Amino acid sequence: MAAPLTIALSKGRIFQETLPLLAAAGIVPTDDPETSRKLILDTDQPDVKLVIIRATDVPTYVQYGAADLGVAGKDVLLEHGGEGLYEPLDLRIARCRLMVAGRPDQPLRWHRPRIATKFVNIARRYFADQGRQVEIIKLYGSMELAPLVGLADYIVDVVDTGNTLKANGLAPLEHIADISSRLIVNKAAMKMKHARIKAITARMAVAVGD
Ligand code: PRT
Ligand code: MG
Repeated sequence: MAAPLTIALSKGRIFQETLPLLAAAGIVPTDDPETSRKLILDTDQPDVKLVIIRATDVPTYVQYGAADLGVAGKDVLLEHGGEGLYEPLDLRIARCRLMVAGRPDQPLRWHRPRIATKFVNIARRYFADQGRQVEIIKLYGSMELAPLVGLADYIVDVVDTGNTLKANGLAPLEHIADISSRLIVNKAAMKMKHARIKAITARMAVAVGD
């Protein structure tokens, strides 16, 4: 039997959009993470398992080899830093933009404006590269609330349609990066299970039109 292979995925949009790509690589889960409480899902291949974890934990599992492969948003990868990982394929799914957002009527130049975000490393680097002094406030969710209650002047968050910003009286102000999800691979696994991982990557690449 081939060496077992573990693939880390988050529930929701990434799982849904990765399913057809996994299928193209001949991997079909036999449990549904939206209804099952299992954190390790079986597939139609006895030696391939899926681990279902929080999106921000996917690079960590792959970095330490707890999973051989994973799918993670480029936002999450930029924030993580990418140590211990290869990023061989842009899957072109779960696309969005990383933006600075705030109230459109806000006076533009503040002294050391406060930035609320879960992407503290990305935000710190973005403003430092521009020589702008900011104070960063770490949040774990609902960033859009921060400017409404005076916690922060701006937020750094991912935006898709922009409807969430708009519904909260906010507007996208500055574009930081275009985001899509990437296939990531543990560096040691890439050596030890090379043929297997290469075959999966190649079949997924065809499915995404690479
Ligand atoms: O939800 P949870 O806290 O568990 O974790 P998560 O938000 O990191 O995971 P998930 O599954 O929501 O997102 C996984 C990945 O999808 C992210 O890391 C991004 O790379 C990507 N992605 C694509 C998005 C969006 N589009 C997106 N719209 N992630 C989040 N959003 C949020 C957005 O911030 C806003 O709050 O969805 C909301 C709706 O967006 P609008 O602009 O369409 O209104
Ligand atoms: Mg979410």
